[in-house]
Amino acid sequence: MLNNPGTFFYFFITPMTNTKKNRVGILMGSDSDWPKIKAVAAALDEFEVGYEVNVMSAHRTPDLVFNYAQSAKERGLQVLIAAAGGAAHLAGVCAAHTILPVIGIPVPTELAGGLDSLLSTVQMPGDIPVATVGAGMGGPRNAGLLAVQILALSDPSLSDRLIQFKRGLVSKVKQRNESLQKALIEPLT
Ligand code: C2R
Repeated sequence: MLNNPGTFFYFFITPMTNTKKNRVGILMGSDSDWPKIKAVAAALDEFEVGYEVNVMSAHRTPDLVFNYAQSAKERGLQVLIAAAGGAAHLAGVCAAHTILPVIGIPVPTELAGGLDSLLSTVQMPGDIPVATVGAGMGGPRNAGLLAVQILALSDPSLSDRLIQFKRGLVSKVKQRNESLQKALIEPLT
């Protein structure tokens, strides 16, 4: 255990430059994960939700993860999102040290597309929930959207934006369907 966790801890916290209050803490086990999961940040940007992003590892920097997770709530964060690949224990360890909701992103790997990450994130023992999204595909984006939905429970303006977002999906799919119908007909004409 660190003697002065505060100093050590904040030295490593490198909030991304945004002027909004950070409500979501995004963690990843390695900077090598970022290209695979950055859609999580894009989803939060879409809803103008403030967040910070940090690399830390339950395996490589266990004290740092402990300090981050156990102080996250008092620092004003409301949701944690933890991404890790392979033996992905980061989300579970965060969940062990906070009462904030923790969303786990299994990072795709070469082993069956990230089945290792998926199982080690999702298969939590009872009492320590980790809301796990898919490995790859829409997983990282869904993690961001799920965080927005959690925040929207106590934020009417976010809630309104989510309603608009859902409506937007209907017209988006309608447009895609129309384009598909056109493309299907065109080769025949
Ligand atoms: P490197 O690319 O740094 O070797 O990391 C990372 O998330 C990454 O996908 C390889 C992979 O190791 C993962 N990692 C974990 C944890 N820490 C790092 N699964 C953890 O604490 O769970």
